[in-house]
Amino acid sequence: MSEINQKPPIAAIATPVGEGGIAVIRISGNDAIQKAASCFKGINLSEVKSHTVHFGKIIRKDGHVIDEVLATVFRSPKSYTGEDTVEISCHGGVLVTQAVLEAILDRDVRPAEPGEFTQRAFLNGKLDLDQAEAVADLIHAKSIKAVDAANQQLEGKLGEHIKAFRQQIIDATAMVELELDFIEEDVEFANKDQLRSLLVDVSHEISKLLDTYETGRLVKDGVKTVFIGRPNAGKSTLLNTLVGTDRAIVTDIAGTTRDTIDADWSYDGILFKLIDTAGLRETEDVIEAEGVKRSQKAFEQADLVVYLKDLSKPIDNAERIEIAGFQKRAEATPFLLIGTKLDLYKEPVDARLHYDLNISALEDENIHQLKKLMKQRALENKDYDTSSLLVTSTRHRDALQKARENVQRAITALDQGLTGDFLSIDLRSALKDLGTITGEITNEDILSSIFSRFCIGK
Ligand SMILES: Nc1nc2c(ncn2[C@@H]2O[C@H](COP(=O)(O)OP(=O)(O)OP(=O)(O)O)[C@@H](O)[C@H]2O)c(=O)[nH]1
Ligand SMILES: [Mg+2]
Repeated sequence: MSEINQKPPIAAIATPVGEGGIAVIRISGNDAIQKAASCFKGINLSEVKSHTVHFGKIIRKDGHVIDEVLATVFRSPKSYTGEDTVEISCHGGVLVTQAVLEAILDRDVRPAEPGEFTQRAFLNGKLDLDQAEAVADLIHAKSIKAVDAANQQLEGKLGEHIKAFRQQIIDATAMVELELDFIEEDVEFANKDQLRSLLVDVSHEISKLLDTYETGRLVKDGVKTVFIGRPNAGKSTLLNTLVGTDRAIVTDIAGTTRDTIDADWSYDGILFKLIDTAGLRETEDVIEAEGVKRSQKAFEQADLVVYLKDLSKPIDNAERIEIAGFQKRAEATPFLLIGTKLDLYKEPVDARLHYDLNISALEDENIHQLKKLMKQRALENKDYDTSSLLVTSTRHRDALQKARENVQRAITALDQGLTGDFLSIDLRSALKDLGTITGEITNEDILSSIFSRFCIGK
């Protein structure tokens, strides 16, 4: 672990603003324990052992008592940030918590920026950068699978892979640079085949990890699922049935939904971001026409398209063409054609259309099957194994892609018989790309964009 560098003390409320049993205020940095001791009436916190909890009172500079609290002391380096840290648990009221924080800030302690505690943990070598990002992912996770994915990363699974890739590339670089040293003496490059297979191996391993990104993205951000179809097809009814509330207005008037309506829905650990849309039709009504435009836009951004067709109404050629058009435009995006109002449906199924499933949202017919089908279809063709490591961040994906490109460039250079210094440049670039993931190589811009995603107090 790197040397702990204790920075000036910072403090923040670490729990959400609101009323609750307790709230926690965190102080970290040089002199944090003395600062906490100076507003704490009870045992002298400066003299207590690390990882101990103490009952006392928080007092303002003028001696006024604010609250009875418990103070937990963590001595450097055994704390989240690596610095001396005190966590004060006070009563969880908005004003009392604020007053405790102010009493601390009044002792020359600065309010913490968003993510500043975690940033210090990173700078002190307590966490790699990808682990620090996982902390934010864990806090923002909206489904159990997203929690699992963040935990894998927090445990350092991604970092382990990256370090293994780096080691392989370092080995390859060493082989290349060894050759460079002897170039004057015209030494034949003995290990060309071995070097090539090492590089092909790394490139292959990076590709395998990159293949998990599509699943990782859906697990982390949710599956954007758009319901489209003609007016009155039952789109809003289905949305309401899935989320279990009357989120969208439902009437028998065609054109009820004018704007897109979003609702989060979790199924079997996966978050679906459902989007109900305005029914598709030519219309003179300006508001409805704008709604139809938005339906098209939602379609274009979807991860899963569900086209709903009212089975109680005969289908015309125009709708057949419309469905085929959507299917074609969806390309690789999974597409489901669902017949609705099965309870009203008496006619034989239109043989020219293949329905994935027929449902009745009102009578709860085949809804369970629909849920299963939605999950299956959304994740099909994806490398879906959430028990293994998933790449969930575009930052990591981009860096892995760049690293792979550089490794492939080195392979091409090798095949073309270019000299070692060309290979060496490519391999060093690949090392740099991988280093940005774990934070061995970083800059202020990357750090501030990552840590600004955090809440204050983390
Ligand atoms: N019998 C029956 N009626 C349904 C079913 N689903 C929806 N409906 C009815 O169909 C009508 C239209 O439903 P909506 O959910 O508003 O349809 P929509 O596709 O959102 O319509 P627009 O917003 O106008 O595009 C309502 O009267 C619903 O009660 C069903 O499964 N069975
Ligand atoms: Mg509707």
